[in-house]
Order: sequence, then structure tokens, then C-alpha cells
Amino acid sequence: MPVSGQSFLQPMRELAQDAGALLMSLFGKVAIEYKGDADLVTQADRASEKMIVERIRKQWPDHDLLGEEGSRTQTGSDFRWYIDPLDGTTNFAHGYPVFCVSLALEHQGKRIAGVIYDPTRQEMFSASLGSGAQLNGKPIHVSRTLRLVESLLATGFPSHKRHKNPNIHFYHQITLRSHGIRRAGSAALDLCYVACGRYDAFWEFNLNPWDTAAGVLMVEEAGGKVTNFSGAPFSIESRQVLATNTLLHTELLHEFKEIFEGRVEGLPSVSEYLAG
Ligand code: 2AM
Ligand code: CA
Repeated sequence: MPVSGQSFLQPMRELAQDAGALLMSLFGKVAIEYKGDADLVTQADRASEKMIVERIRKQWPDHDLLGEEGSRTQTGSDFRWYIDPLDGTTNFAHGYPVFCVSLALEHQGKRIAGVIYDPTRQEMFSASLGSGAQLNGKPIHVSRTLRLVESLLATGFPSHKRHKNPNIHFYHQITLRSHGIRRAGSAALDLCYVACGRYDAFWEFNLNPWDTAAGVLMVEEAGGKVTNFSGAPFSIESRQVLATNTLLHTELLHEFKEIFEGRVEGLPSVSEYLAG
């Protein structure tokens, strides 16, 4: 039986808001620790996840969950939570105020509800399957930009496998064909900004399920489209995310194909540049 995500939204918003308040109380006060080479974590990531997980386990004890900082419950429940207790950890750790809390709830393999809260701007994004997306309670919609040449886009560069990430080539080529690309450091917020029309599209390589679970639902419920880089439907395991206002999707897929096949505009070398 399909389950409505809507009834979960209010408790999810409360949870994200409380976790966001916790993050703000620690902002500027925590030390950087390392999970890997340039993969940062802070006490704030762990404290936020602990609070969220305790509350979920209390309110919905039979639900499964997956949290970025290691929380796992796998009992075969129909319900599964995806928790990013702090998306934008590198920003947070450096005192750069772009980060959020991201929560999504899945039922029988379908994401039915998602909330993303930016505590620095007090912006609460929420969406439930089939019922649209909202920012602070007001309906939001993707942009109406028709052409890449008139668009503002976003991308990101996860710390994981950064020596093998080809995204800088995509960054370069799409920069030449658009109004510009922002790289703010929180994939969940980037997806919200596509959903509310601040960006016309977003893409990223190598994301994890907790980075995308809520944001993809947000974009889809706001009238956008999300696929992998070949145009196949987005899957939570796919790691590639291309999210657009729908209108730009075909043009961006074409650009990606060109770049993957090596048809790119060159850059001047440093010595060419210096020679004028
Ligand atoms: P995080 O802050 O929760 O780690 C930046 O481009 C985006 O990539 C952020 O959303 C960031 O989420 C995510 N990110 C950073 N390191 C990552 C990793 N090792 N694997 C997947 N995503 C990562
Ligand atoms: Ca995180």
C-alpha cells in the first residue's frame, strides 16, 4: 500500500530545525578532524547525527536508517531514513556559512518525504511525493530558463577520489556556455536552489545517497528533472546527478556527451597566456 509522505513532514521539519540549531550553537567553535585525506568531520557532524538518530529511533522504532557518520539500522523495514546531519562540512569547519541538515524518508524503495534546513538563513525546504515542494511553507517551482547560454548553474567537487574526478573539465566547458557556475560546497542546498529557481541546473560526480536523497525529491516535486549523465533515471546508488529545470535537460545531456567524447574547447597554456 502506498504511504503518504505528507504526514511525516511536520515532525521531519522539527527534527531538521533542532539539528540546525545544534549546528549553529557549534559553528565557529569546533576543531577539524579527518576521515580521509581531505575528507573532514567535526564534532558537530557527530552531535547532529546522534540527536537525529535518537529521535528517529524513539518516534519510529521499527524504521531502518542510514546516516553519513556511521549510524545504520537494517532490519528489512519498509521504511528507511537517509540522514546527512551536516551537508557542507568543509564550509562549516572553515567558518563559511553554507551548510544544512538533510533528511529523507523512503518507503518500499521510493523516497516519499524530504526536508533540508539551512540554519544560517532559516530556510526550510520540504517536499513529499506527489504534493510539491515548499520553502518556508510556500510552494516553489524550478526556473523557466530555456537556454544554457542564459543559465546559472552549480556543481561540486567531493573530497573523495578527488585525484580521479574529471569534473574540472565539465566545469570549464559549461562555464564557457552559460552565465556561470557556482561551487558552494553543499550538494543538498544546491539541489534546493534548483528546486526554487535560483539555479537552473546542478550536477556532481561521486555523491552518496545521504547527499542526494532529499534534494532529488525536492527538484522533482518542484517540476525539475533528475537523471544520471546519460539521461537514465536517477537511482539512489548511481552517484551521478544531473538535476535541471527540465527545460535545459536535453541541452545539458548533449553538452555532457560532447565532453565525454572529447569534443571540447581548449584552454591557453600558462606560457601561451604569459606570451600574451
Ligand atoms: P558533506 O559536506 O556532507 O561531506 C561538495 O561537493 C559535496 O560533496 C557536499 O555535499 C559534501 O557533503 C559532499 N561530499 C564531500 N565528501 C564526500 C565524499 N567523500 N563522498 C561523497 N560526497 C562527499
Ligand atoms: Ca555530511
